[in-house]
Amino acid sequence: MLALASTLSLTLAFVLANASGGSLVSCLTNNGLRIEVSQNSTWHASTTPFNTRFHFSPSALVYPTQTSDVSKAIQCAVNFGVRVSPLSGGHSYSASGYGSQDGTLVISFRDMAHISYQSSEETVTIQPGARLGDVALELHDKYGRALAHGVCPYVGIGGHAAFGGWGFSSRNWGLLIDQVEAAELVLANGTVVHLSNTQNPDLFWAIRGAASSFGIVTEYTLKTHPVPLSVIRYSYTFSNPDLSADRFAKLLGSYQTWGRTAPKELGIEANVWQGGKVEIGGYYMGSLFDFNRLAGSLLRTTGLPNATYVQERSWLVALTEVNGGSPLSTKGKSDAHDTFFAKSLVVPTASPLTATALSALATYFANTKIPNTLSWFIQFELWGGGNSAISSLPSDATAYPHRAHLWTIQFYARSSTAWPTEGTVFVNGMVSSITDHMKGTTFGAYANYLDPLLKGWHDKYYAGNYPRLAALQKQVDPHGVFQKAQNIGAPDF
Ligand SMILES: Cc1cc2nc3c(=O)[nH]c(=O)nc-3n(C[C@H](O)[C@H](O)[C@H](O)COP(=O)(O)OP(=O)(O)OC[C@H]3O[C@@H](n4cnc5c(N)ncnc54)[C@H](O)[C@@H]3O)c2cc1C
Ligand SMILES: *[C@@H]1O[C@H](CO)[C@@H](O)[C@H](O)[C@H]1NC(C)=O
Ligand SMILES: *[C@@H]1O[C@H](CO)[C@@H](O)[C@H](O)[C@H]1NC(C)=O
Ligand SMILES: *[C@@H]1O[C@H](CO)[C@@H](O)[C@H](O)[C@H]1NC(C)=O
Ligand SMILES: CC(=O)N[C@H]1CO[C@H](CO)[C@@H](O)[C@@H]1O
Repeated sequence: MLALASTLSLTLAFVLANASGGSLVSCLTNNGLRIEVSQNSTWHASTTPFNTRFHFSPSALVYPTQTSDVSKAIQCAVNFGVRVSPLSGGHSYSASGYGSQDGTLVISFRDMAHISYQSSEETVTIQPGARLGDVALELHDKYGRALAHGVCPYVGIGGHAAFGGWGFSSRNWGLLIDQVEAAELVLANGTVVHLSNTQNPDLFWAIRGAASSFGIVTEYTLKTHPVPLSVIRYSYTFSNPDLSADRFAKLLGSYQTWGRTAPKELGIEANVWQGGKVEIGGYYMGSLFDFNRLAGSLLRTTGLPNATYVQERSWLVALTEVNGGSPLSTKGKSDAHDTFFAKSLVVPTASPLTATALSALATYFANTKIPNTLSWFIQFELWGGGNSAISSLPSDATAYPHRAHLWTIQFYARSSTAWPTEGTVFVNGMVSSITDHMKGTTFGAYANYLDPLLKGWHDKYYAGNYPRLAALQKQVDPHGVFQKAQNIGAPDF
């Protein structure tokens, strides 16, 4: 997508030096690595990303089964002047696991998805190819343990733990990166290093929010929690199709005010669906009695919903329900695809959304004509407020910086046909209807909802942590082996 050529330090000299002797593919196969190339019949399927707006053509895919395979693959790529990108669950919004241009050597963790539990430490060690649904199931079924992570079962641990990892237990237990106690990382020169607060603490800090810029994580060790006996699943639907801009602003404003003091046991988001229907839901990690009291105080300010759902549920049923009822297991199933563009706004607690901004958003989506092949939703995810665990850390505790923040809002549009440019314009317009009315506010963005068109992404993704990340990146990957669009060190625009 983006021209990175000017920033590349891998020089042509490398390529030329090897023009006559050997090839990348023979280096990989001579090292006993399992690979896939464009001649394989499975190639098209293997290189089609979740978001079909993108399709990069890698130089080859490598399927490591152990850490040393990752080292060998990197060394081959370096010898032939080829850049390297890890691919775990493949659920990047911009196909970033395939690199950001053709010709990347892609290291797929399809065959490295093992999970092992250490009962003495109550930690789990997970390889990057494991997917969230399978992790939740195995932890629950074999060990009675749980982790805070995102909703979609197909998302991979590799990317999710690289940039954040938010779900409905994150206000209680933290982001996925906040549960990481140690990691194994392969550097640009193929060296394997172990990271924790006491081993390579700089790199340990950097991978918790910007991992793909520093190396390839081959395993994460995370602290776990006992599976809750039950949680309270709930959803309130406000389904007035004629929801006026004022009423929309009042409803979201009430939710926001209430969210500012909500206890950390509450996991919640407000989904705004095309047409204006608002659904506020999630799960509460406490008793039904406490939940009813808490919900009562919300509904007193929002007014009564058109539909109410409140049920005490087991952990796995709750995880399944928040995913719309589809099964958690991904084993033996192929991925879905989507054609979409999304943007995020991370809202500081000190400058909550104003009624004017919310009302401008509602006016915009009610009055803007879009192709009927396009559909959209907005998610107002409560990350901060009350005693949220996400906000309990200072902004420089991890590479992920947005701690004193209330919301992550996601604006998402998908198309049933090839992506129309009106879709990009529409999503940008939803975001600017808010930001144009809050000019004094510095909004962030979330690097797991990657937006390859985002201007000012250095600051928006990494805020005050960018300079330290950039200095470290230069030091550990001086030749840009892992360089790609929106990795640390790539140009902003
Ligand atoms: C349907 C859907 C639902 C989602 N729901 C949520 C949610 O509820 N909460 C949330 O927080 N996010 C959510 N996300 C965003 C998701 O967290 C990110 O897209 C995440 O990066 C995907 O990880 P992956 O391994 O599947 O992706 P990949 O495309 O494989 O990788 C994404 C990025 O991480 C890098 N990476 C992958 N593996 C490694 C590794 N081993 N070492 C270093 N870098 C690596 C890749 O190079 C790439 O840059 C969702 C995304 C989708 C598509
Ligand atoms: C790709 O084709 C080669 C040569 O036929 C084969 O050895 C290899 O196993 C194939 N890779 C995959 C992933 O199918
Ligand atoms: C939803 O509830 C509101 C307020 O009680 C009411 O005015 C509206 O007609 C209801 N909408 C539907 C679709 O039932
Ligand atoms: C590999 O890179 C790391 C980080 O820059 C460095 O500390 C280490 O010495 C390098 N190893 C080799 C063998 O060059
Ligand atoms: C200059 C250079 O990088 N040469 C490499 C060419 O490829 C061979 C085989 O992989 C390497 O051993 C050389 O170092």
